[in-house]
Amino acid sequence: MEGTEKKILFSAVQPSGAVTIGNYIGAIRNFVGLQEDYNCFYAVADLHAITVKQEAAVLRKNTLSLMALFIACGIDPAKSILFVQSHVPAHCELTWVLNTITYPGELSRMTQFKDKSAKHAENVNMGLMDYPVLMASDILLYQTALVPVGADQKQHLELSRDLAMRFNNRYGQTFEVPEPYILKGNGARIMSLADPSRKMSKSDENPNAFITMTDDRDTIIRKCKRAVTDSGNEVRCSEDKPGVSNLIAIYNAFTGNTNEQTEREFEGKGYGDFKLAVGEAVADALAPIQSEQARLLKDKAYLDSVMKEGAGKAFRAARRTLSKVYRKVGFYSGE
Ligand code: AQP
Repeated sequence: MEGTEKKILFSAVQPSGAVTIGNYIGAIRNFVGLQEDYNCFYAVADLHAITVKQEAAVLRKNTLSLMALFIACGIDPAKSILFVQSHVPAHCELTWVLNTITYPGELSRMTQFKDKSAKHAENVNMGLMDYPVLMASDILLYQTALVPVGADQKQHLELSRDLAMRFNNRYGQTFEVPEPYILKGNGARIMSLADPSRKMSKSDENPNAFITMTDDRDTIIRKCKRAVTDSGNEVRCSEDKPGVSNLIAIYNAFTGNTNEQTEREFEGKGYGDFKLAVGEAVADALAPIQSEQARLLKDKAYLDSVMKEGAGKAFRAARRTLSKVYRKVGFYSGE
């Protein structure tokens, strides 16, 4: 892969819970196609995950499951660099340097910080506030040109761009300034099944608010049937029908339909039929991924080897940027 002209692309997912179909639709599923056209770095962002309380054993399990899920979804370790964030210390090292050019006001203004501080009022820590600087480090370390993220991460990516430009202005050209790669259409932001005004999140304390990638068929169908819908019974995508519109977005993501095709398919049918069809479409699409993930999880030696190889490659790429940064800021490295 090295030495080619392909642009570099970075993205990561936190092992902060069981991965949801929101993470899949907004992020992971797009990673697969991108690996043909870009040099991709995909990380399991465990350093980010501990900004909210995690149980050690669960975090370890989620890390392994997410690595297996990446591969089960079609990310090929021979084409992309797959690694665990904490295995590459340069992420923390660059964060320290970038912290020195970041203003507290920029971080306290971030929507995610405000949301998560409200949600985890008992644990508002510096890591939660510094999350976007760690994310900037993830991205800038690899001279990333493109970052495929859900629309919710756009604000953080803006900060990564600002920090890259700020550092380049102060110390001379060092970082590529990354661009977002945001999925067009309504698939970019999947909303909670319990409250369609909020995004679907894996750390939601209501398990009926999300569908995980490992939920079984019956659970998926039950969650779809219980999903909050709107008054009326017409399957139509519109702003005054956020619950139904969200289910249409999910249905389309797994069937390849357009809004019009789905509306036509369910013309004259009620919400009951529609919700069942959504549940079945999701369950059908997840079944092969789930069996492949389960198979991979039985082969820990293979998963460990993928992580080790990925971390080695990421380490070398990150080190090149970090050495440059250390030189620019004036760290003495010996003769
Ligand atoms: N609901 C969503 N719809 C579309 N895309 C989404 N993403 C997250 N939720 C949705 C995208 O998934 C990628 C990985 O996200 P993450 O795990 O790094 O963090 P997150 O955005 O904070 O995801 P969650 O599920 O909401 O996690 P918690 O609950 O731990 O905060 C990102 O590209 C994100 O845009």
